[in-house]
Amino acid sequence: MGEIYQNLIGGTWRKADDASENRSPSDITDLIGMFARGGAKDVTEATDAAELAFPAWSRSNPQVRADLLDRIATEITRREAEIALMLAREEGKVLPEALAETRRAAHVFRFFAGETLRLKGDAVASVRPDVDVEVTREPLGIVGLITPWNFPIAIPAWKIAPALAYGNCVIFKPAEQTPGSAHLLAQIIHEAGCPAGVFNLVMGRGSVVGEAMTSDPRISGISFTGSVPVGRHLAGTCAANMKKLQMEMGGKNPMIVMDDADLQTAVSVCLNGAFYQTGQRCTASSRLIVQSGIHDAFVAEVEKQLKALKVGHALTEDMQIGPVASESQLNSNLSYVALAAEEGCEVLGGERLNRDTNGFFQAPALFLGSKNSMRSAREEIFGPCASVIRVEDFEEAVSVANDTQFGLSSGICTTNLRNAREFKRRSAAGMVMVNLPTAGVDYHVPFGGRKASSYGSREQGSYAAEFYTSVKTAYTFAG
Ligand code: UN1
Repeated sequence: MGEIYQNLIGGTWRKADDASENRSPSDITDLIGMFARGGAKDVTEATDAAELAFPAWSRSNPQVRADLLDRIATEITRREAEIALMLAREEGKVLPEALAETRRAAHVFRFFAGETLRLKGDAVASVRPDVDVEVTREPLGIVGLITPWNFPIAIPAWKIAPALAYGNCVIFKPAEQTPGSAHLLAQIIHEAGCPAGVFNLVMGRGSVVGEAMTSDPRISGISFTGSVPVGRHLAGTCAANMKKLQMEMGGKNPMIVMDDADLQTAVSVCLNGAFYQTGQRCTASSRLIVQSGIHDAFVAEVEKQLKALKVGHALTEDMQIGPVASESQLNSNLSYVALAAEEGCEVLGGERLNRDTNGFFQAPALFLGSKNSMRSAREEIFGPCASVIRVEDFEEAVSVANDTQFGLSSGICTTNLRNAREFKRRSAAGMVMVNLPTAGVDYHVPFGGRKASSYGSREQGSYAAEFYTSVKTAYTFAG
């Protein structure tokens, strides 16, 4: 059975009682490795180690933390080809997408290296004589970070980097489906000289490792990216245990195409937003809301370009769309394709595809003639599927766009400034894009949504300090 990739607890690599297989969704005969599957006792040991490390780390010189994050960024860049290969192999996104994600992770670490020196406080006049008031930010404490399989290195980076930058200790639980990229990142953090116990990797099941994290009173906060049902459960347990919580969950992101849009821009924005990375992004454009004047020309052009997209093994050169990440995700996608047809849509594509290797390949799907009331237009599918909803005018487009339980990202393709300006104001989403895909964001500005998409304060950029620090107000009487 070869080597088992181990957990990192208190600065040493440790065996767990169990292990799980990591196989490529492009080819299930490709066994990437066996990875430790930790239990509640591993979380307890990691938390013991973090507790020991916290006093010194939380008071460390910011230059020490800046240098550490900078070394991590440099090492990610040096090993980017190896990381991207692992990522593409285990998650199934095509190599150029995996490389772009790896580079994003390096940028995130470099950005937060600088943030260690930019954390600010306030000095405020007191209403009492001879009293000074200072407002400062201190590390939150030990944080539990739970990440999904669809961005196996970028999402860990944008949680771990701010956590370490602001002086917290970390227990990191990556998705069980993509432990390989997480393990490489843990090696890099360890070898860059992160003090023992400051960063701990505990791989394993969410229902075991995640659950143990939410119940240990020594863990002050949980940052989670994943599904709405898991998020809802976490919100309950974290509230009961008085933990600070930050969550990013699903989306059913609208992309409006107005009659006045540039057709080629609209088509490429929609193809990218809906189907790249196999549609497995919480920011994917899954509802294309198209005004009637441009509708038929838009659909004809999307259909033509969709058919030309190459779907197959993630490691094949020039491949554009990789496999769906798992068999269960593929089966769920296929059931939504069948549902859309039952609900009365004309379905283009969406079938399972056979390729030379035994993987989970699916043709991108368009659900034409969709209505926003259909389940296929309301529930997040998390695959290469998009509903096309015809609307008559701007007002109808905005009301359909906002009529969803989610509110992560939204977009509009238009050449009319007034439409663009109005939509930016009226969109009930955390992120709004004009003539750009709903997915694919910058790494130095806040990321997050509204309604069922997000909970707690924003991730990324300097806004990340809101979650990873705790505010202290100090009063001094000098009289
Ligand atoms: C992006 O669109 O660039 O899980 C990032 C997700 C999001 C990240 C999307 N949390 O898809």
